[in-house]
Amino acid sequence: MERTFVAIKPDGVKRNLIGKVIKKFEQKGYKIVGLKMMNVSSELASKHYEEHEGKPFYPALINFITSGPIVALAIEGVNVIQGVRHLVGSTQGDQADVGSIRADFSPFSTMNIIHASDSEESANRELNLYFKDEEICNNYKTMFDLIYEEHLAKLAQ
Ligand code: FUP
Repeated sequence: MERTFVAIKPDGVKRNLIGKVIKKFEQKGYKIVGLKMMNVSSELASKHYEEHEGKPFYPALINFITSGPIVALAIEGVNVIQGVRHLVGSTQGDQADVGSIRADFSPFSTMNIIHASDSEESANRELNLYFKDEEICNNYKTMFDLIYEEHLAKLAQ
């Protein structure tokens, strides 16, 4: 099953939005297989955002992501990478689709509540940066798994 990496950024944590954000993923039917609150070191931040090094917003981005705790999530599901990006909305909160997390909660681009991997390659890279193998718990079934068992088995063929 596909997996993606999500981070609720320091603005989301400080605005008490952790529960609201996680609820969106749970109610969609995705499975939370990793979850932890943590501080992001400058070293981790620069690895995470290495593709943006040198861009005008880079220093503000690194300052922001290291300014308070984040909640790191590993999420599993059918086409979860694309599906989560859709729920998250586009980078600029003021242009994100109505109903998306960024549209609902942020008018900004740097302080935009949440990060989600944009491809399979980024998802693998970011999951490895933030989670150790033993921190991933997928040895349980959600109600979604049980209800859609047959359908999910067909999708996996
Ligand atoms: P996204 O994949 O939507 O998180 O966006 P990007 O990977 O393009 O950018 C990563 C982060 O850099 C964004 F979440 C916020 C920040 N950023 C800005 O602050 N200004 C910009 O113009 C673009 C990105």
